[in-house]
Amino acid sequence: MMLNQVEDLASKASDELGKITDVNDLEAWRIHYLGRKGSLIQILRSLADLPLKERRAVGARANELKEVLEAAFVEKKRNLRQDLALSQRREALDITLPGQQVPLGRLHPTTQMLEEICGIFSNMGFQVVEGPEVEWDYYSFEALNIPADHPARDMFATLWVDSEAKTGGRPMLLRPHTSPVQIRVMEKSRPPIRIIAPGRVYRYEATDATHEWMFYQVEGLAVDRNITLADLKGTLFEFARCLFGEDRKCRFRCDYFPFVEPGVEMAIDCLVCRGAGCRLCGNSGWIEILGAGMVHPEVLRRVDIDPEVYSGFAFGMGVERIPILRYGIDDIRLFYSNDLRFLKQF
Ligand code: 2U9
Repeated sequence: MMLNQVEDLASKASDELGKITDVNDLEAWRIHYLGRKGSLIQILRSLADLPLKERRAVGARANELKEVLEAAFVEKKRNLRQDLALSQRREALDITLPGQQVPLGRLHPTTQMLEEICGIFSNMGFQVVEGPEVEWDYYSFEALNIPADHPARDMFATLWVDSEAKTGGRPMLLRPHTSPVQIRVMEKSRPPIRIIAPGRVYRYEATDATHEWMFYQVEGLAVDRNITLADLKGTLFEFARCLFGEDRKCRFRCDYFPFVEPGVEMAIDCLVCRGAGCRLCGNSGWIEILGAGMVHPEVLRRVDIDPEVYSGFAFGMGVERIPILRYGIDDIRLFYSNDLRFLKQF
């Protein structure tokens, strides 16, 4: 009878042990089967009441079972410890390891420059306007006081779009400046007008260190009653101080563009030598940064703005020229050749 109890205990104990997956349960198992008040000890204690023959048989089997269970317990404990160490190692997070660098993109140097220039003029009350890059000859030349046979057309080596058949004989081109944007605005709205037109322009040029067939311009236009050359000078001088520093000097000299009269060119004192003369400024002490002028009365008349009542100033600048001067970049082609070694520096 008693022997059966021992066998039941043996199979129950080893069944339960097999199902144990953590050390707390294992300890509870040990206390239950092998502890001082455990099942096996109780059986051993009750041996005294048994007849001698049965006592021997049960005693031998119970002692054997005690040893088997103790060994199984030790074995199980070791296995659980190993499992724990393994899972800890698998989940381990070494926060002292250097992080993985996430490659960060950046804005193209031209975009950065455009944002800076547009920001300065926005602060002065100019609105930013954009327009098409494929344009009519009319908006690019005719409306700007440059008729078909005008020698000033040579100033803008033009990339024509071969589309006359499709456009009813009206010639189209890749705009050589952003001035058409200002014409379009003046056609649709009345003064006061204060706008800047940033964007791509195209020229039929062989590329070299100082020429690209595509580059960026920002042009500006202000039209209102009583706008004078003093307004032009004040606005552009302020722009130069914002872009190149408070203590900047500016020089205005006469220049010619068919769409302005008078036309001027603005220079700032050299960024390197401050006027003393060096390689950057070709020993003149001055660096030309933009062209400008009072809008030609003929241009205003074309968009039905009366030049007897209104006047305006306009200006234009090449965008890449500014970082070229600022950082001493010696080749404009670097801007659009997608060389990351160049682009990453900005
Ligand atoms: C309208 C009327 C007049 C825009 C102007 C310039 C002078 C000028 C050049 C600078 C370097 C172009 O990128 S560049 O080659 N531009 O010097 N641009 S006045 O005059 C306008 C524009 C629009 C309706």
